[in-house]
Amino acid sequence: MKKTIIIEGMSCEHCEMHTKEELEKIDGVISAEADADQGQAVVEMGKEVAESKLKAAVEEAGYKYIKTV
Ligand SMILES: [Cu+2]
Repeated sequence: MKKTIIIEGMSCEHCEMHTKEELEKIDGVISAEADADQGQAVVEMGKEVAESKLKAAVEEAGYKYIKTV
């Protein structure tokens, strides 16, 4: 399943990479792609992942988690 996370604060490729790396550390996340221009990340998951874990990963990367849609 795929979920889109709305994120504030990413401004360049490095930001995208930080976010991608943190999201991909989560158990159950197969892959993640972050887009600074759109202010979002799309996460592909193999199982249900708690929203709190997505939020923690975004914050760990250094950006502001807004919501998962
Ligand atoms: Cu950046």
